[in-house]
Amino acid sequence: MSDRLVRGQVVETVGGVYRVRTDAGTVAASLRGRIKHFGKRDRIVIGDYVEVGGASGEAPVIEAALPRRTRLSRRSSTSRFAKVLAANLDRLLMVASVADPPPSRSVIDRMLVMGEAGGMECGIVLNKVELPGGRALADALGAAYRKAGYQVVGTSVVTGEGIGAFRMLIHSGSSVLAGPSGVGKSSLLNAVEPGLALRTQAVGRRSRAGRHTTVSSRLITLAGGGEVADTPGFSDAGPGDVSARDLGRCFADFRPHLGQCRFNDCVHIHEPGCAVLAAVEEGHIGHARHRSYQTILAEL
Ligand SMILES: Nc1nc2c(ncn2[C@@H]2O[C@H](COP(=O)(O)OP(=O)(O)O)[C@@H](O)[C@H]2O)c(=O)[nH]1
Ligand SMILES: [Mg+2]
Ligand SMILES: [Zn+2]
Repeated sequence: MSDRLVRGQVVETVGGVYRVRTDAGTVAASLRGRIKHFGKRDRIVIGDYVEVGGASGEAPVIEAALPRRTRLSRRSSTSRFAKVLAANLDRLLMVASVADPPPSRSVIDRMLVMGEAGGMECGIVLNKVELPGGRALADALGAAYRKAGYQVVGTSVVTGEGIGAFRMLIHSGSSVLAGPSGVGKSSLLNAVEPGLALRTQAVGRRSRAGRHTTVSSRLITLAGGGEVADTPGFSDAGPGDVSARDLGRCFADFRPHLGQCRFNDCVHIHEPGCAVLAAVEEGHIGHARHRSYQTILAEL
């Protein structure tokens, strides 16, 4: 490697090693100390565009990180601060199952906020539609979320229904699958690309020797095109990195009504002249969506 800086994208992080994909191939780089201290809360993550240098003969070093277009961050219930997990992903697909486990609207809404707050396009995958009553539930939920402005795909890994539509989504741009454990995220990816070895949900598992095994994050290139982020840490997902002020903007169905409330600092809970509340009353915004908004707002 020459003294010149080479631009690339981080495709894997494990311990202090960053695999960076450049035009000249993928290199394993470390971080300059001062970038390392760039902040605990703002590390370099998969999807980040970076500049890699290193005098000839020396190991590649990440010298700089470029601004992010989108970010996937989570805020755990135990920390005040959001932690960035991945950068520059195009889309967040919220995966829920119609049964086993049953869908939770508040969990779906929370994940959508996470995607919206990070600037990603959001979609919803309702899996296991072949289960008894599944189709009707998927239709009802699908209608509610399509009305809210989100793309919804009903799928079954068992019958293959909707897998073509899911494939189209996942093969374009970069995605992350969010959603509770057991809804079928791994199964869906395996239906699209058999043998894809995604890491399990477990974070900080201990090896037999009793030490923490190193947890990696990867941006996986799919054989059929597109990329999918494989990153641990959704289990205690909070609403991501969003302020109370910005929360309304993270609800696609609120957006057309924002800026029309009587008070500039309206938080859309019980203020007179609130355009969002009026839209709920008139049926343009679902009551369940507004309840989720209130719940998340109370947590912020
Ligand atoms: N009935 C049914 N079961 C499914 C479907 N997709 C996945 N499963 C099952 O749901 C369970 C959890 O799937 P998994 O892919 O591990 O979920 P993940 O935790 O979200 O990655 C497994 O037993 C799968 O076989 C589906 O479309 N229909
Ligand atoms: Mg899984
Ligand atoms: Zn309002």
